[in-house]
Amino acid sequence: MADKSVQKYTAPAGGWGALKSVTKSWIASEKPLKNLRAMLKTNQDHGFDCPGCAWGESPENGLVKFCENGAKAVNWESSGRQVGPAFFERYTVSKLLEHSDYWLEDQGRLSHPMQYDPATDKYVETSWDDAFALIAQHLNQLASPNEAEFYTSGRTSNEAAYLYQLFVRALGTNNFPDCSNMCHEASGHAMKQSVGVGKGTVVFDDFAKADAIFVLGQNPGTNHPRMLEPLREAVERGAQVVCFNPLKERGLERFQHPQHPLEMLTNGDAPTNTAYFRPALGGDMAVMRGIAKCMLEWEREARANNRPAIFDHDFIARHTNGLDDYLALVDATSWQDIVEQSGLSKDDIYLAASMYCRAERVIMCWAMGITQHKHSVAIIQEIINVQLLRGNVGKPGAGLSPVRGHSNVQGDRTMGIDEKPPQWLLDALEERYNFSVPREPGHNVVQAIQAMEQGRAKVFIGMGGNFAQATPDTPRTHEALKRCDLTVHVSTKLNRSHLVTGKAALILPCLGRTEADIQDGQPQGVTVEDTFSMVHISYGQLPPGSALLRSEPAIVAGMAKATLGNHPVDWDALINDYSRIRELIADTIPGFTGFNEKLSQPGGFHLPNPAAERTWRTVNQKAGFAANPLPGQLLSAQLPAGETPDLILQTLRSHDQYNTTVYGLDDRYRGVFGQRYVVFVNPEDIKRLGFSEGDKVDMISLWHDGRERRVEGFTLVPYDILHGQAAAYFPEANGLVPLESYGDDSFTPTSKYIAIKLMEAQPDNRIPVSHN
Ligand SMILES: Nc1nc2c(c(=O)[nH]1)N[C@H]1C(S)=C(S)[C@@H](COP(=O)(O)OP(=O)(O)OC[C@H]3O[C@@H](n4cnc5c(=O)[nH]c(N)nc54)[C@H](O)[C@@H]3O)O[C@H]1N2
Ligand SMILES: Nc1nc2c(c(=O)[nH]1)N[C@H]1C(S)=C(S)[C@@H](COP(=O)(O)OP(=O)(O)OC[C@H]3O[C@@H](n4cnc5c(=O)[nH]c(N)nc54)[C@H](O)[C@@H]3O)O[C@H]1N2
Ligand SMILES: [Mo]
Repeated sequence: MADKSVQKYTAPAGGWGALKSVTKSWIASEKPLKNLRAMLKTNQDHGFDCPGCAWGESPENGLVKFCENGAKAVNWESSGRQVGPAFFERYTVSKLLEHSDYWLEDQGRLSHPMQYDPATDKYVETSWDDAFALIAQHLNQLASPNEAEFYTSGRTSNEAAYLYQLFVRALGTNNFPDCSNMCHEASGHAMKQSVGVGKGTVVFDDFAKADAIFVLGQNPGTNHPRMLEPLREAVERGAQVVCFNPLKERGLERFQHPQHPLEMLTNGDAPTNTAYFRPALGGDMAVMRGIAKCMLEWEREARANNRPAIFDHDFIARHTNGLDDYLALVDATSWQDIVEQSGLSKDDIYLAASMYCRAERVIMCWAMGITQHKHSVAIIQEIINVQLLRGNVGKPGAGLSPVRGHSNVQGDRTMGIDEKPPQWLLDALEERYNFSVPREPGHNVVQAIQAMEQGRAKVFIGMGGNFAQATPDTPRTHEALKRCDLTVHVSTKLNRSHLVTGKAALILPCLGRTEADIQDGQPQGVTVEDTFSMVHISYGQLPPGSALLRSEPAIVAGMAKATLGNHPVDWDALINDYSRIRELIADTIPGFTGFNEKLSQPGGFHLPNPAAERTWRTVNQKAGFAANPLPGQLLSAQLPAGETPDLILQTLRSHDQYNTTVYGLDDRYRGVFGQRYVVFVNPEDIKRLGFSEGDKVDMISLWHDGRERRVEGFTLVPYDILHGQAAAYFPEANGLVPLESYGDDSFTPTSKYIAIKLMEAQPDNRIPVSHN
C-alpha cells in the first residue's frame, strides 16, 4: 500500500499493541507517576470508577481492573496542563474554531470559570458567583421554563444528576435532552414495551454461565475492552461467541486480554471459537426473523417426529403473550425478503440458528450498530422475540444485554434525567418536595435542536458532553446553538461546544471522576450504575487540576440556589455532605432504600430488575412477542426524487477516541495512522465509482428536504467491508446525518445508515481544521 498512514493490522486485539498504546498516553499526560497510582485505584473499592465505558466488574475479579482505553480516559482527564485565562487571552474564539477537536481537548484541563466577551471574541475570566447570577438572570426572565434546554452527558454522577433533575423540575420543565437519546434510547424503549424494564437483564457472572454469547452491532475490542475477557473465557470453555457485524472488526475476530502477558508471549494467536456473520447495515432484524423462521420449522419437525421441542413451551405459556400473531408473521415473512434485507444467505442464517438452538443459555449483547437505525426499536424487539422463544430471559447465563456506553449513562436515567418521566417519579417528587412538578413531556436531543433553531428555546445548559459535535446535522445544529441567548457548558476539557456560543456563553470547569472532591473538609464519594445495574461509590484520588474547580453537584447547587433560592431544598447543606443527597434519592427512587448503608458492600449493590426475576412490568404483566413487519426499503421514501445513493454510510468510533474526545489520530486495529478524515469503502466499489485508493473525496448525503449536507476532503481507504457500504468516523461525518432522520419512537439519529454520494474533492477543499 502506497500510503504509510494506512497499514494492515495483523496482531490479535489487545496484547502488546494495547500495552504500547497505554504507555504512550501515559507519557503524553505529563504526569506519569501520579497516574500510575490513579490507575491502580481504578474500579477498586475506595478507588474511583473508571470514567471510560459502562462495562461492569465481578466483585471477585483480580487486582488490576483497567484496560487500554480506560487508561487513556484516566490519563486524558489528569492532564498536567491548564486551559485558563492566559490560554484564552492568546486566542479569539474564531481562531480556536480553526483547530481540530483533537487539538482543542489536548490543550489541557479547563481551570477557571470563563465568560464569552462578544466585543473581543474572547473568553475572559469570571467568578463563580457572577456566572451563577448570569444563569439565574437568563432563566428567570424566560417567558416559560420550557424555553431552556438542560442537556446531560453520561459521565455525570448519580448525585449530580439527581440534583440537576430536581433543580430543573423545580424550575418547571422536563426538557432533558441527553446523550442516551443518541445512544441506547431504542433499547430502553423496546425493552420496556416487551419485557417491562428498560435495562439489561444480565449481570457480569452470567457471562461465565452462558453457552453462547451473541454480539450484535458492537465493537468491544475498542469500546468495551474489558468485555473481551469474559468473551475469551467463554470461547476457552467451549461456549460459542457469535458476532454480527458488517465490518471485519479485529477486536471481535481474535481477542487477547492485555493483562495476561505471559500467554501473550506463548500464544500469539489466541484460539477462537467464534462465528462472524456480516449482515447488511440495518439487516439484523431480518437476521433475527430468519432465525425465528428456522426455529419454527424445526419446532414443527420436532413435533411431527416426537423429538424434544425447540421452543420453551413452559416459559412461553407461563410468561408471554402474542406468540400466535408473531408466528403468523414469521410464516408470512418470505425467505426472499429475509435474505435480501439481512444481506446473509439462507445457509448462514440456518447456521446461526443452529448455534443459537444448540445453546441452553444465550446472552444477546448489542450496541450502536443496532440502536442507531430508523427501525431500531423493531430490531431490538425481534432480538427479544428470539430470546423469548427459548426462554432465554430471566435465567442464569441468559438474557438481554444492551451494553451501555458512558460510564453512568444508565444511572443518570435512573436518577430521572428523562424527558418523558414516568408518572411514579413525578408523583414521588411532588410528594417529597411539595411543589407542583411539570407533567408534560420535555424535549429530547432532536426536539431541543429544533426548538433552538426555531427560537423556541433560548438557553442551553450542558452538564458535560459536547453537544455541538455529538449531535447530527452539524452546521445546522451550530446555527441553532448560536441563536440562543445563553449557552453554558459544565466541562473538564475544551471542546467545540464552547466555541459555538450563544449571545452570552459560559464555561464552568468541573472536577473529573479521578479527582478528590473535598466538601466541608471531608472527602466526598459519588455513585454510578454500570451496565449490569450495579451501583457503587467512587472516590476521586488525584489532586484537582486547579483550585477553582467545583464538583458537578456543587455547580448544580450553585445554579439552583442563584435561580430558585432555597427552593425546594437547602442546596448548600446537601453539598456539604453528599450522603444527604443520597438520602433524598433513597426517599424518591425505587431500589435505593438504605442507599448510604448499602454502599459499604464491596462492589456495591444490585438494583432490582423485575424482568430478570421473570416479573413483567408491561401493560398486561407478560413478556410480549412484538409482531413488527420487516422494514423493507429503509430509505426510498426519504430520498430526493430520482436519486440513488452511491453507498450507505455508517459512522463509528476509532480506537483512539472517546466519542468526540480524540486521544490520538490512529485506529490501530483498522490499520489507519495519523489521520481521521478517511472513508472505508470496498475496493470494488471504489473502482465502480470511478475512484482510486487514496483519492480525496467529498461526501454528500441524500435527503428529501433539499438542504445540502456535505463533508469535505476524506481519503478513500479500501477496506474489508460489504459492497455498497461505507464507514467514516464520528464526529467528523456528523454533518451528513439529517436532523429529521431518526429512529421510530426513539428519536435516535440514524448514525449507522446514511445514504451518500461521493464526489471528487474540489482542489481548494481541505480539511477545515488543524491538529497543530
Ligand atoms: N474507547 C472508547 N470506549 C467507548 C466509547 C468510545 O468512543 N471510545 N464510546 C462509549 C459509548 S457512549 C458507547 S454508546 C459505546 C459504543 O460502542 P459501539 O457500539 O461498539 O460503538 P461504534 O463504534 O459506534 O460501533 C458500532 C459497531 O457496530 C457495527 N455496525 C454498524 N451498523 C451495523 C448494523 O446495522 N448491524 C450490525 N450487526 N453491526 C453494525 C459497526 O461496524 C461497529 O463495529 O462505547 C462506549 N465506550
Ligand atoms: N454520527 C454519530 N454521532 C454520534 C454517535 C455515533 O455513533 N455516530 N454516538 C452517539 C453516542 S452513543 C453518544 S453517547 C453521544 C455522546 O455525546 P456526549 O456525551 O455529548 O459527548 P462526549 O464526546 O462523550 O463528551 C466529551 C466532553 O465531555 C466533557 N467531560 C468529560 N468528562 C467529564 C466529566 O466528568 N464531567 C463533565 N461535566 N464533563 C466531562 C469534556 O469536556 C469532553 O469534551 O454521541 C452520539 N453521537
Ligand atoms: Mo453512547
